[in-house]
Amino acid sequence: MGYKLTNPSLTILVCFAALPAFLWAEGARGEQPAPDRTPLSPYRVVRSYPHDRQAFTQGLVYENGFFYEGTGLLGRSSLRKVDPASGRILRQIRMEPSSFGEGITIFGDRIVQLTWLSRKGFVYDKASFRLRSTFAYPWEGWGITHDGKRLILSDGSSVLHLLDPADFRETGTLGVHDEKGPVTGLNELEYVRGVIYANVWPTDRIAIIHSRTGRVEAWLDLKGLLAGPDAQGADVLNGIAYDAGSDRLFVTGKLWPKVFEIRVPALKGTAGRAGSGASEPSR
Ligand SMILES: [Ca+2]
Repeated sequence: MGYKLTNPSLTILVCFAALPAFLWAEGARGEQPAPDRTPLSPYRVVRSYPHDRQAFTQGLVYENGFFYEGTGLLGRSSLRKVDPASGRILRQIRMEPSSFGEGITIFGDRIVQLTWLSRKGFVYDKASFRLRSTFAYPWEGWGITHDGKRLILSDGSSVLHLLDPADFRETGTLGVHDEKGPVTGLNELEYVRGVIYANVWPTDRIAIIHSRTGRVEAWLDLKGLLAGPDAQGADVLNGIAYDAGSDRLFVTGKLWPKVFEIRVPALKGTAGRAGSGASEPSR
């Protein structure tokens, strides 16, 4: 609301091919329909915001006018609260040099931050960033989000772990797949209107995942979003945040100089329909 545009010319309509039609294969023996292909979602760039080029973004969240960001790399890992308009860091703690920071999520008055290989999570007070507790988990830690009831954690595989936010015990899993099979490399996460957005390492793609079935309902291909001099020295797309109050979606990447606000239409007839929550799969 009222943020300064860093580059008004970025209000570009970037519409990729609309949802592909259902494809039919003509097999030698007759008319077997091909498995339906996962559609490519259109998107539109709304505006961009400054982002710290030194931030190896591993987790991004938006809440009440601020970004909260977890960064990685040994010796450079941090948790920070950032002013979107200026990119200024308002609050920051640096993790111990042996910790490689990964995804973060805000659950109530707590911020949860994962580490990559230490199998140790950190719980901070949201307001003060004071460390409240730590917890252990038996996987690599990549991304984390929540659906209001369960924490949802990725470990780089195709399986998302569902955890009880009270004690961090696993209560279930969600296998993520598209028509070709399991989708591996699930990284930073964000729960958005009943679906789970997931960066897929090391690509420029985001999987939009049905939160009950694990089926990828649509792909978001953000190749070319960061271009020209901005792309020099930048690493992969990683970092998704959602402003539920204003229905705004933000994406960035590791060592990117910008955060982009993008508009993605809600999926029709799926869990991604605005306000519908999880529902039956679309096929
Ligand atoms: Ca996120």
